[in-house]
Amino acid sequence: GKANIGVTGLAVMGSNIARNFARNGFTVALHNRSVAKTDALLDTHGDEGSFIRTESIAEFADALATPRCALIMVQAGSATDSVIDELASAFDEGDIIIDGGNALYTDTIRREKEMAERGIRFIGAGISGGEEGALEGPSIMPGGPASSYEVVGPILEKISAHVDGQPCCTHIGEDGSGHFVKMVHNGIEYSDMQLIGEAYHLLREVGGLEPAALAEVFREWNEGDLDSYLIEITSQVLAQVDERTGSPLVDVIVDQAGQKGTGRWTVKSALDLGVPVTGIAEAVFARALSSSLPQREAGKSLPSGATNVPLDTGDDFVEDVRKALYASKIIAYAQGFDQINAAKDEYGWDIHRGDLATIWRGGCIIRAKFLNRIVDAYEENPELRSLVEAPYFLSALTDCIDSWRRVVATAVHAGIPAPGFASSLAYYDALRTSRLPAALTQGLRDYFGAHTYRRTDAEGAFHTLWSGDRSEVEA
Ligand code: NBP
Repeated sequence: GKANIGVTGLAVMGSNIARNFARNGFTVALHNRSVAKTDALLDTHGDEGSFIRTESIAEFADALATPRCALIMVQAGSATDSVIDELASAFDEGDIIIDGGNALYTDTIRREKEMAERGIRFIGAGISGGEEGALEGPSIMPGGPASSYEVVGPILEKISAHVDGQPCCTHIGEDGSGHFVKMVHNGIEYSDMQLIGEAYHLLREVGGLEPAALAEVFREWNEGDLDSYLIEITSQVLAQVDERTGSPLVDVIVDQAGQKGTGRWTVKSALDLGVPVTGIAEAVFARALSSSLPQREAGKSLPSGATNVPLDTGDDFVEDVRKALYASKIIAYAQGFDQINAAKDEYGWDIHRGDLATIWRGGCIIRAKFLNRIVDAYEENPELRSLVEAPYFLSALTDCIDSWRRVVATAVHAGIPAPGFASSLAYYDALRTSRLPAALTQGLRDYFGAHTYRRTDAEGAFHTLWSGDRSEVEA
């Protein structure tokens, strides 16, 4: 028989997804640029289900039942373009190509258009969950025409993670929307990790807790509101003892964070859309700062300065930090969902924010109990202006605010950088503030550039004749 689905690109992700399809009863056609990877997969896992080995794209196309349906799992960028082109040449009208790589959403918009012109149905699917998710059930965010989703949706839903019986896969919207929300998912992941890092840093440096004790703190946190994959693995990483030195592993790892680009893409897009995603931006910059070696070297002898303010390091400090982390996390998600909403308007995507929270509950890196709260919030009010106005989040922020302020103040007084905690608190305070200094900014812009301003008490645009008699004219 022919294959239900094909996978081309059999590195870590592609192999595991191919096995996932096979374990779920689908016949899977396998292809990789170099045949060695295909054979390695068949050697080690060929008995897990029904696979068809192919060596060329022509053989691959021939092995697939029609309409053909192939998932590409190769390096994002030009490699993906060349594989798409090869597949499209071997495929017929109505066949479906799914790009499961980490494509930039603007590339996906372009590719979907190009493929539509050639009669090929193209789906850009964000896939999260790393290696393990790919095998056991990832979170899948497919974008493209709804009619194409009808064909492949059931297959993708079957191999995705499930939470409370619901698949962590749903049609996101048109063309690049799937890769867009995957990008923001990754941005949120950056922010989650930064906040966890700040909590760790404060509890260690100010709270005096050692990694083993901190592992226990995070393990306990994982039983409450913060229950999530990242908190769980934080506990495990902190508990890990280095084999060579006997020190905590975290103490022998070089403190320079890497990045592959999706966090940066999220911030670039947010800048273009004019959406303040300060939580994600601080996280991206914090990684960049950690790797800014000449500057760190140059700054080593900067004085910390002294304050006479007593530090908040009492028994309640751990709980204060937990609340600061939770509140900052709420802000980061509120900002990320705002960005998705802005993109929905900009690109005309029919995205339902509640659906995203639903499919991020399992399979992916940011999976968390917390996402159920977001699902509830959008279920109650799909048109929320910000997550912070949903009753649950409003009450959570109310509960956290005092601790949050104490922790940020403590960080400042102790000289511990906590840009995630501090910037999300600044965002929170900006939202609360009835009169922002943006009024002065507008005055300055009008002074040097005649950019005009609006008045609080009249319609229209106004300009003050700054270099004349300083009277006001209507612009
Ligand atoms: P890689 O991103 O490392 O890509 C390796 C695969 O790309 C190999 O199969 C390789 O074939 C193939 N390839 C390359 Br490189 N250039 C090619 C070309 N010009 N033509 C055909 N094939 C080409 O693999 P990965 O880590 O499994 O990730 C696959 C995709 O999934 C990426 O887009 C990645 O960003 C995304 N993703 C990864 C993760 C993760 O946790 N790693 C999570 C979510 C998404 P070869 O064997 O012949 O060299």
